[in-house]
Amino acid sequence: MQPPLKTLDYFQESYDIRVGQLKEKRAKGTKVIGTFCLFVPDEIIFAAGADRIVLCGGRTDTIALAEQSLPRNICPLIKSSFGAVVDACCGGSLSCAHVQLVDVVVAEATCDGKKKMYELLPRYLPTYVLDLPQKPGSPEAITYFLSELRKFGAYLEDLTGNTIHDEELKKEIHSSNETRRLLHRLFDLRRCDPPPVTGSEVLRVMQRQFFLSPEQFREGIRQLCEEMEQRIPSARTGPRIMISGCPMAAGNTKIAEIVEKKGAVIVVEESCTGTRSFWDLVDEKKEPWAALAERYLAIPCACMTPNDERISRIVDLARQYQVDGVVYYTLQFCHGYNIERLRVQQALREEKIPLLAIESDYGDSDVEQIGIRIDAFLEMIT
Ligand code: BJ8
Repeated sequence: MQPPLKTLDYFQESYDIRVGQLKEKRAKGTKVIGTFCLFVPDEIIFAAGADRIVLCGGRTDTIALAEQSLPRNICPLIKSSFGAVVDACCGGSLSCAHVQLVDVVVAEATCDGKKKMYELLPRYLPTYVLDLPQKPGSPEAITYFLSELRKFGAYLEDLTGNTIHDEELKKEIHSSNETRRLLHRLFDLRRCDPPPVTGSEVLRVMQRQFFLSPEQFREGIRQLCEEMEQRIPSARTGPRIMISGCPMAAGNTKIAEIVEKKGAVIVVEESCTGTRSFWDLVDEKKEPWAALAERYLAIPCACMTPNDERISRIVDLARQYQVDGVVYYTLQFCHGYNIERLRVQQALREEKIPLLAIESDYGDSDVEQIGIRIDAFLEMIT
């Protein structure tokens, strides 16, 4: 086993620097936006002179508080995120530092649980909801989404007092594309057999993507790629696994850790804390608003119907990364990803790639049972 990559410390150290940076910016009048989803384009926020952090919860200790208002049988990501907001805004003791850094929340109309949770958020924080068409392939969808993005832009102009000029927006698109290219470089290195980094390490880095500034994050990825490129390849350790499914928000690394503890090697993640966040670039030759609408509406999320693009993306990734098996991860009560598993499984079966479905929450009570199922799965595919 290789020693941990030194650059991982960079991401840890940058965290405190970023907290200080955000506090300072806010003191000088910069608005900080909290978001919960990839469908909210960073480029528009940055072009309006605002900053952003993502508030998706991966912690388990905020869930009990959320369950005082929300039903227990909804997705843990929704409960964890909501509990953090309630705790931070009501002077709780859980140190949900991120919530205290934001001026407004920009939510998005994706799954039902999130939409309904967003109706409760204005009690705690000013909230703006970006609407999304649910059938991205219909001809009217792009026009509608474009009008929603422009409305969102106008809201931010009002909030910040700045005008979003096309030139500024193009600059931000270019900057975000640079981040996406760097992440492609990082993920390309994972095609090696064995890859020079573990899946748990990459997951922790990807979780930072949504908190650090773009410049900080890119610097870290550059250093990480250089360090990985200099690593001397070690011997192959175990089967190559793709994780596919729900996002793993900061604080939630359970499945990745179990899979790797059992001896498998995670080589790629098809999720919002993996390829879904960076795979497609924004077309820099097009008019910037239209290019953003096109790129963001194409995010292959299970909240959309039909979601054919996700199925073919998974098959394509499985081939590119030469995976031996797929661990399909669903957060409890996430119906979209859970039901979509059937189509994924069928498509992978045609490629003769086995799939193990795991549904879990943020607690530890199922760690042992998941470990047993992973053991059996790995035995079957090796
Ligand atoms: S683009 S995956 S971040 S919506 S896991 S809360 S879907 S019940 S987080 Fe998501 Fe945007 Fe899609 Fe990504 Fe609902 Fe499912 Fe929970 Fe989810």
